[in-house]
Amino acid sequence: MIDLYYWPTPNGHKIPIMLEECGLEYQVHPINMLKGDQFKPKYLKLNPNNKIPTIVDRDGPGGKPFTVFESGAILIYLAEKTGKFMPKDPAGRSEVIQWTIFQVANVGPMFGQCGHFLRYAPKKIPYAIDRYKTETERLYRVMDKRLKTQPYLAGKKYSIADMATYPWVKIEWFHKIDIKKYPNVSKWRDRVAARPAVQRGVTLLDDVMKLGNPDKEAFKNLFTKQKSV
Ligand SMILES: N[C@@H](CCC(=O)N[C@@H](CS)C(=O)NCC(=O)O)C(=O)O
Repeated sequence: MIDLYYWPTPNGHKIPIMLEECGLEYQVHPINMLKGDQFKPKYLKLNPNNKIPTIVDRDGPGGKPFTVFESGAILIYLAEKTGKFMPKDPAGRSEVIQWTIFQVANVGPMFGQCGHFLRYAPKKIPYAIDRYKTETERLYRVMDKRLKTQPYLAGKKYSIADMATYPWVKIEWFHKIDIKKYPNVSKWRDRVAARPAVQRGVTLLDDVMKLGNPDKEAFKNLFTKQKSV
């Protein structure tokens, strides 16, 4: 049994997608980041970085409970635990890790900042909007080029790299991206979206939050409260 500490955001969605794909049993613990649950001492013991997602594998290495934070690390942990969605041969495994890290080190942070300055920043700062929008478009071009020759990000097979990236590309409208400019990304997105496990993963708790328009308390918890460390 996996305990999933979760809120329905792009980084959050990655993990129920993988749990659903693997058919693993899991229990959801909502961490309402709009209300500041991510800063509670009990949660900080699991995730010192006060962000979702986190898992606790009740049956971790040596049969003991094991905690994993950082979405990319969670996906790799679950792939290794189940032997699914990451090949065992060194080259195939490395391709999957490369494209998973491409997501967590580039797509997540840059798309995140793009959305922040486009939608949330109290002042419109043209320099910041331009910088992050330009970088977001560039990352779409990187993916589009890759997906011109490969059906999935890490190559021929669907993998955790696709699970990590899909939830961010699903909300291209939020970053004011015209998906028609990226036909290979668009086709890949349709392929991934058609998977029943993906559909279940991205709709988990989707009634508790709408993207955009945080109220005053949510804005404070998400963007101004930095007191956990
Ligand atoms: N690098 C982290 C990023 C996680 C992340 O940014 N989570 C956001 C939601 S998408 C969060 O928990 N934000 C709450 C906060 O920063 O207080 C990962 O991939 O797990």
